[in-house]
Amino acid sequence: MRKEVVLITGANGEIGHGLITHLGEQGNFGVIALDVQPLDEALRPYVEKFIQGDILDTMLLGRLVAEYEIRAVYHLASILSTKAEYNPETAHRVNVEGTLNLLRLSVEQSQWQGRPVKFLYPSSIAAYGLPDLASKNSAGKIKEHNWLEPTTMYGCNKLYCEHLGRYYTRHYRQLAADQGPTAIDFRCIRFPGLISAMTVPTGGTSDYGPEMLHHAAQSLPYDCFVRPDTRLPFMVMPDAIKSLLMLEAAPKENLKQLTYNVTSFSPTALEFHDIVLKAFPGAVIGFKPHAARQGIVDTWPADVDDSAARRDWGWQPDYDQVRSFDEYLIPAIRERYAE
Ligand code: AKB
Repeated sequence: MRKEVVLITGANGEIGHGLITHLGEQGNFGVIALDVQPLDEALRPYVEKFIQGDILDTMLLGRLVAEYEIRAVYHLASILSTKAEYNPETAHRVNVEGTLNLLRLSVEQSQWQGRPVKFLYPSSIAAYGLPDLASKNSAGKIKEHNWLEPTTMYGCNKLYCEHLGRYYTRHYRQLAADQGPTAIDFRCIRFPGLISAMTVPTGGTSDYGPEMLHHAAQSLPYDCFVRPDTRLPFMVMPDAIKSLLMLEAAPKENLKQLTYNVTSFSPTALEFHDIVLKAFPGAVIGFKPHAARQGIVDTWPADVDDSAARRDWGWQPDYDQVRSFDEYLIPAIRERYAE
């Protein structure tokens, strides 16, 4: 008998850390973790097996299919927005072809199991693209189907993979004579900028928020790469993990769409700076906008409408702006760097 497990790609990343710790502590399913980098030692106790490898390695994925009964895939691996602009074709390979490989793996799994495999996919506010600052400032809370003209390779990849998930869930091999039952149960969350007390993101463009905080906590000077008036939606990692688990657990008949916005608070970079400075009064934080990265952030929404997630699966963040900083980020980051 093959063992029933959940597969997490990009295990070593920011969301991977939080998710693996949570699923490992719950202990309901074995966790198979996959990442191109060696797994953080702190995560080892929570995983049944770690495989160091590439989501582009189809032989490796084939071996996984043979060995395990995968009931859900959390496909977290991707190259983020800033890094993707330095090598867009590589980003496309990892973000799109990698996702396609995981979707195919899930189809094969579901055929073995005779039931759909759940496919949890973190998309991003990068899937949106507002044409100019005036539009951004007047758009208000953006709904899932509006302003979908991303300007980054990462945003294009995320939006296209949302479409792939819809295709594999609703239309896969629609002309085949032997169409089986639906193979994949694709569920997608468009995340805002995420902030964790435990890890610092790499390669993103919403990174100025977490970078500011982590630098200040370590008494390192920091130059913020966007203007003080720049506004983006953010959420802390415990809420990101909560939203993924809630969406995974939601009864399928309640889900009226495949892709959902979630968010918590939307500070300007200056408001972020003020909160960080209050917590770490000695911090040296300046503003040195980087024109190209600023340009990317200016196309992302200042706020998103997550009412569909609230309606369909009861989404609500536990941490608003005040709680995020006072009860999670500042105490946990202080403790982390005091060690
Ligand atoms: C990035 O900045 O690329 C990510 C994202 C908003 O998806 N953090």
